Amino acid sequence: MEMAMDNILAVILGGGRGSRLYPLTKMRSKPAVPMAGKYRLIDIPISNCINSGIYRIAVLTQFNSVSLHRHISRTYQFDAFHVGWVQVWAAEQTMSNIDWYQGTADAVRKQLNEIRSAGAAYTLILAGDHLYRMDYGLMANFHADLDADITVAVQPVARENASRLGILKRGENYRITRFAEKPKEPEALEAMVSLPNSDRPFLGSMGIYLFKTEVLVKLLEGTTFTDFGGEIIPTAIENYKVMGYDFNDYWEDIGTIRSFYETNLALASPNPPFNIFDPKRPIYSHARFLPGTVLQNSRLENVLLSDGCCIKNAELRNCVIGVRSQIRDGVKLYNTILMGSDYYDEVSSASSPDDGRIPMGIGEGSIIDGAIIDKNAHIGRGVIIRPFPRDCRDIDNENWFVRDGVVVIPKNATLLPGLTI
Ligand code: ADQ
Ligand code: ADP
Repeated sequence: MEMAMDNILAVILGGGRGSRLYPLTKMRSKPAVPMAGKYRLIDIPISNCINSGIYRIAVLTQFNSVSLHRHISRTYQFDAFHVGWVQVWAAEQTMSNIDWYQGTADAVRKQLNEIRSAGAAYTLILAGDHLYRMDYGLMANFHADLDADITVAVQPVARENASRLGILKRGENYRITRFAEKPKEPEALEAMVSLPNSDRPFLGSMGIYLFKTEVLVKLLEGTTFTDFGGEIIPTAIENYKVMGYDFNDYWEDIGTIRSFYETNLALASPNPPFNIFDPKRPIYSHARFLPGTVLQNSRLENVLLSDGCCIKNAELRNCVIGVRSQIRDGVKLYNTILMGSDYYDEVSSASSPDDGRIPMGIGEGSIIDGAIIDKNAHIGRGVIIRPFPRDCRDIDNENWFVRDGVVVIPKNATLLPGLTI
């Protein structure tokens, strides 16, 4: 049965405190974190919605950042003849509520009035930090065919990933009979094996849920459940028809520094696991009208290069280079995500001035390996960043951090000439 997509409201969970992606979330909410050179995390689920015909989209966020609002209001505008909007629903204090969102279910509960007033029969709950391309229409048809109350998108997962996901088992007709949120104990995990002879023996929840809106309201109103994975889904399987919908395409959670880093760099590899070039289901983003990139006398290998950059006499290997990046004479960049800049400064494309100012971009002769450099970085001449071991402890400094063995330079940071990290 084909479900009318205009009967679905999408609610994207934009993130709690954003601690797993810190310091990329130091100055902005998680949905606004730049990815793949020219997009932001939120562009992925919003594009999936638009490509699936869902045009009413709310983004729940704790941290009401200016860059998120600007990005959404500039990018997602629908014409006057069609019903469509993308709204940011930020945690707010009201007369009856002085708390921030306590968890995913609590975030949705605090917006139940808005959800009700949208009047959609179905509510699709999505995570804001996943890279995948999905036609939610197929999931909605499955939901309608089985007359499900809740449908959870599921995917086979390997043993090493099972303890960081919701793991479920299904009975007849796709109905979920057991659900364990991030099972850690070996016995508890063993009891959840669904596909014993496979190298991906578990069925994992992708954190994507389609609800009959009336069921969502019943589960949230007057209850104290704080999380979908931890409480709502395990409780709902007792009393409601909760089905598992198979999704067997590429899907990656990019909500940690390590997975964000590796997934971005994989897009520049010879065999990228995710196709950014799909002409039928593009990823939308803010259109910037930037000039092309100027590349002079440089060597690039496996590089995803965005618009508006200037790269002179440099060597780049395994890199994602964001919009407006300035990479100067003699720079070597390896295994690095350079997010670029929000604007050009007055000394942007020339070489660094001799008056002591450090312009935006990467200064002459710097050698950087294994880093994420957030937007608007001013990296002086001769800065050296060497890779850290993967299991290195977290390090916090004013202008640089280490998370999961990746050096992260936060937004607007300045690294003085000659600094070695
Ligand atoms: P996690 O990803 O660990 O597991 P969670 O931290 O609840 O779950 O995040 C889910 C989504 O909600 C993320 O996009 C996150 O940014 C966002 N989020 C978290 N807290 C929020 C808050 N207070 N307000 C707004 N948004 C918030 C979940 C499920 C598992 C499932 C995995 C799949 O619990 O069962 O397997 O997703 O990735
Ligand atoms: P993009 O979508 O290109 O990533 P953003 O909207 O995030 O861009 O950032 C561009 C913003 O940068 C502008 O809207 C403006 O607020 C800010 N900006 C522009 N010029 C300057 C400047 N000289 N100094 C500081 N901020 C600037």
